[in-house]
Amino acid sequence: MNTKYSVILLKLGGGLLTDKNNPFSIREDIITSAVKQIVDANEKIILLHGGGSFGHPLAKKYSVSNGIDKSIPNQILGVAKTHHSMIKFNSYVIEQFLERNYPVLSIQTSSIFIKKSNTISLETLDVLETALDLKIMPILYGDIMLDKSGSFTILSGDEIILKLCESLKSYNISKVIFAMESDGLYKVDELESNNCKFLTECYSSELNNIILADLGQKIDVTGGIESKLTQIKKICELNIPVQLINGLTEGYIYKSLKNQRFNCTNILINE
Ligand code: IP8
Repeated sequence: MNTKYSVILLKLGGGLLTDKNNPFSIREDIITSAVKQIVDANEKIILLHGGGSFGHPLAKKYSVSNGIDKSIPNQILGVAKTHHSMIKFNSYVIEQFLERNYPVLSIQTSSIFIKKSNTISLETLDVLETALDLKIMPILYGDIMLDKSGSFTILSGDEIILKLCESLKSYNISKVIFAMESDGLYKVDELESNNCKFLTECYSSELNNIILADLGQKIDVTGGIESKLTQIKKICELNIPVQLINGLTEGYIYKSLKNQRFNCTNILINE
């Protein structure tokens, strides 16, 4: 019998790794710490990162997520620039791993995903699964995605995760981790209330009914926390647990990868 290996999907939020208020600015200390924790944990992982200040400002300037619009000057060039900016950011991340002699492979999101008839199509998993077989950690990132109908959009890291959860064949996904800039989810009793309560656990079915505290949002063309929750609910429907963790707190990424206890939000699967 062919036993499947387990893999963890870890997304490092773009807002965590960059300063979203300053275009093209990397938070070097945060990236250094995250990379060290991942290397130390040495687990089988598919790593993803968001766009942060490399992706979102350019995507917004050229309205990439809304598709082709001839009234926007140089929009096609803007799509190319958005992609190239993500390549530069991704190269930085890749270099951090290679400097620590940790084998990683950048997988260009826009070369394996395409939009067809309004759905996201993942054209091949071979590269990714073969990299995992070879003990190379694949790294993907939020990127532009071309649309066969003659347009384009943005594919967020969260959407990539869901698609991988639906599609991966040779590997079991043991959990999905979102490293963000807060400890997880906070709920309030009623809208506009200042009384927030931290959620250490929450069933995915409850996500529809709780009012989440608005902890302030930076520019995000792919929808911020609401869109993340939509993806999380779908991931849980596939029986994959999700953990929301604070990537700013030293050691939390390592603890999460090693299944140790710490303060975070666990999204549990309904029986
Ligand atoms: O930060 C968006 O990815 P996300 C990528 O995961 C771009 O939503 C290019 C804006």
